[in-house]
Amino acid sequence: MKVRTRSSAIAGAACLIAALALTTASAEEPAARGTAAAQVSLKEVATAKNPAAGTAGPGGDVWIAERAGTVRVLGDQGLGEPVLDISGETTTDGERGLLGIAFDKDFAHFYISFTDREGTSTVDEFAVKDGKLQPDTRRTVLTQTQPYANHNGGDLRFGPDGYLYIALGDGGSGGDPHGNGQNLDTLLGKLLRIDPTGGDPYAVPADNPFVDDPKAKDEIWAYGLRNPWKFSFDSGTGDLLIGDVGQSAWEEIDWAPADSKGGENYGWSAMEGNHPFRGGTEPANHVPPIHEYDRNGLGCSVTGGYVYRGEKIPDLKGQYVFSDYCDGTLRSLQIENGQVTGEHDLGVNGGEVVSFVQGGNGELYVLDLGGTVSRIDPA
Ligand SMILES: [Ca+2]
Repeated sequence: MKVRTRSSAIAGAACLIAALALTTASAEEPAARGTAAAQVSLKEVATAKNPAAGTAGPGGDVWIAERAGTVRVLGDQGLGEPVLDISGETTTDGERGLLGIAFDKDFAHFYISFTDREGTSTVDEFAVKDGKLQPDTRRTVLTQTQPYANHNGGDLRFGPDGYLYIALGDGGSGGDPHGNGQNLDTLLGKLLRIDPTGGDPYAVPADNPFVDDPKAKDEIWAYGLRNPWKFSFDSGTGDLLIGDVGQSAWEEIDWAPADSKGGENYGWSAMEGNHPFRGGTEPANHVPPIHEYDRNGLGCSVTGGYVYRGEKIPDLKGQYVFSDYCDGTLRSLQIENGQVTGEHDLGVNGGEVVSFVQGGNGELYVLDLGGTVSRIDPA
């Protein structure tokens, strides 16, 4: 684990302030439940080779995707031998690699999201039988060419509605040179929503927001994203949360309620966070982030996480846990009706945090690109 002196100092100060606040609260009135930071620790449970994504698998097991192209299952003794190896089909230059894995609701199909050897974003499907991938059933569901090696997004997961959501970055370079974020005629810079088994190679749900707009791609669910680096649905409420990496100034967390009809415009590249980007004008339909932070601290690239719905850490229940690749400090947000009502430094550092994984039991794991797979435990 890296030593981060400034981070430790900040964490120490936060603890002190929290302690003072608690003392004051207990002297005058009972502290509101959940207003103090939950006490957590990180338990190392495995070492992987550049873990980049993960998901809960059959039987509640945690499946981990390694960036170079292997998928392994977490057991009591760490990670097992690869259950899938596509390392000959991808590269890890730039921000490329195996970037996302997901199961559908009944664990009948498994999906991988990776950049192929030409850098094209690719989503492939495998049938799953008795908890095992069926290699013969592999097929490509969706592809998207990428003009640059960075900003591939690549996360994917099923929503509570049973559809597959896929995050794609703006195509890369810097400053969105092709204007993809606000262009509804490209899948780049978007969150997509498809029905992978409803057609060949997939179907578009009839209630997607732009199906009646001939100038917009039917697959688009939400737009104005730069590099959506991990999104999730709150397993308690169904709300959507997206970590969107900023250009050079503002990292952000975006949100939509479970009953959203889609079509949210998260602003990029007219906006970076709440701020007009390079003279951009705020779109009338801009949905601002529920949370943003600047780069004056140690953060430089947000990593979206999950709303904690596990059992082991009662004080963390209902809070959104996220981090930053450069900072590594785990943080949590209290969110009520789409408004952040509290932010906490959880006082632990996950290293080069590239992803969180929600296990089948709701407990959360942290993936350090350097190799450590940790579980968030009570302190
Ligand atoms: Ca935004």
